[in-house]
Amino acid sequence: MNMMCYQCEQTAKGTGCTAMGVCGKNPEVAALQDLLIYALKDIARYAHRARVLGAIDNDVDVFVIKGLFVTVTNVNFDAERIQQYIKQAVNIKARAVSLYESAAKEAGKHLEALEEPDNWWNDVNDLQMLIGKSQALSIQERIDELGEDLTGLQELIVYGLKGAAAYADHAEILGKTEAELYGKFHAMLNYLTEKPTDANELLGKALETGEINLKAMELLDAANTETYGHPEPTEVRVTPVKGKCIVVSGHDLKDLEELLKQTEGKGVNVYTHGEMLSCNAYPALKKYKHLVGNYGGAWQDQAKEFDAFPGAILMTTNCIQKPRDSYKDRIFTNGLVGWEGVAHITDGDFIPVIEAALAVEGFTEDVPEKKITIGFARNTVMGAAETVIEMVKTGKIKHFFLIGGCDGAKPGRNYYTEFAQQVPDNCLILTLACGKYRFNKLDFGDINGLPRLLDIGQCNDAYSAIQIAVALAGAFDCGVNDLPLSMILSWYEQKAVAILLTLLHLGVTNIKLGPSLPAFVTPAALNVLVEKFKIAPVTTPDKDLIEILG
Ligand code: SF4
Ligand code: SF3
Repeated sequence: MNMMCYQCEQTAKGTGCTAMGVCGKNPEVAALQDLLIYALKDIARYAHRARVLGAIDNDVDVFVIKGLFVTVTNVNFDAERIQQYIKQAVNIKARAVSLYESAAKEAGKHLEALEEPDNWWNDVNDLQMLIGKSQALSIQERIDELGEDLTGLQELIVYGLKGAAAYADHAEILGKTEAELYGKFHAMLNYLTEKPTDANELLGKALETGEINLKAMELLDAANTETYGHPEPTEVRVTPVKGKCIVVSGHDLKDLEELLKQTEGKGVNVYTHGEMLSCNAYPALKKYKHLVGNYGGAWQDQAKEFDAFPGAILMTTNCIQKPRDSYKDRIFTNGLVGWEGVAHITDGDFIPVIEAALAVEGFTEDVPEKKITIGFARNTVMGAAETVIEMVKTGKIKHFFLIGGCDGAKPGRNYYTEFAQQVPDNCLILTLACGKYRFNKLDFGDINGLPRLLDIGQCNDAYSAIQIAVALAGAFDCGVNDLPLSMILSWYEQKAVAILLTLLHLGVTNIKLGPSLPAFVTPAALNVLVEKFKIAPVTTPDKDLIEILG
């Protein structure tokens, strides 16, 4: 059985995973994910039309968001769980259809008879039938029909929506919803059901997707900061302490909070991992004394690190990798995450995780203390704005580099470590997302007491970075592109795609992107991006630094 997936940076041969995903996604799961995306577009046709007539259904809205997120790279590899989502999609479609029908009736409007090109909702109880059916809906089929340019641009929009959906989902979990934002997802998915003819129009829609993502990140920023306070500069221990332990990976702050509550007084230490590092800086999370620090680095090192971790592991979102047998019985998934054979937490009950932690030895001794400083999100950095501006004016700070984005396994990613190391002493480095593990334990010193490396937070905190850049531009009375600021980005999965589209939507130019360019962006699309936004692939740290600083 074949598959075709090219949504992430580690795609096979830089062109597409066609036999088996490099990430571990098998052709069956790939087929089911394709079918789910197809179903979401179908649902959106009705939800969008209903909304235009003023009718909305929160269940439909939230389902579309979760359905998109569940197909993001390294989230869910469990065929049966994806089948469950497709089953739910059948009910959700019925709701969306009836929502549209009643709205049209009420408004006295003619009901559009939408063509039903594929009966995806049949045979949902038969896994093999479903898998067989979705073969006809694969990306390869579309490439054969529409060509690589148009399909690639359509996929650019889908991947941007997937990334934005991840952020909208986190916000929703914290009780922040925005009907208007959900409507934009539906409108865009509905647009994708129309046959494309114009690459420029698709590119325009891709930039609109960047705007959708900006809204989603804004909503999540509000959800996080209103629930847990603004991140504050915090020293985080990155070496283990003696005792039983649980490590929490992913991006979900609410899951960590729940786990911290449920482990209080149980004699279990909790560590963050990967993108959860920034949780240590939120006042309402760092107050828990048994949140003792961060364990390990970025996602691609997890097999080795979890193998050595003498406790339980909780995966709250991406990026999960195939668990080794050595820890398969002490790793748990939550929320949308899934791996066949791995225990899944339901209803926020973390007792199985706690029991698994108590059943193993834990760390038998303290490892000598080492700390790093994090917590430089927008509130903190803007609080120091006057000092920063003064230092720029007096020449103490010459340039800002935002070195951020995803990490991954490719050797070319050493570029980011070397780049950070070669940044001159009179420049500040802002960073975010898991790519920072390439350099966040190195000592960069400070400029007049201000650390040279400022960790803004998770990938979604790109929102914070944008606010910082806009504030600086305001202070210097110039545009963001006129600031002494360069963005050196690394991408891996679809949230990074969404963030890149947001930056392009905001008109940010001269972004350097690596370690390799997306397979779905064809040379024709790339030419437009280069022409319009002067986006460029990373080359070598020396060359890129000379080009930027002169
Ligand atoms: Fe391949 Fe990435 Fe798709 Fe996994 S998500 S199948 S690695 S392109
Ligand atoms: Fe990392 Fe998966 Fe993208 Fe949130 S944890 S940035 S890769």
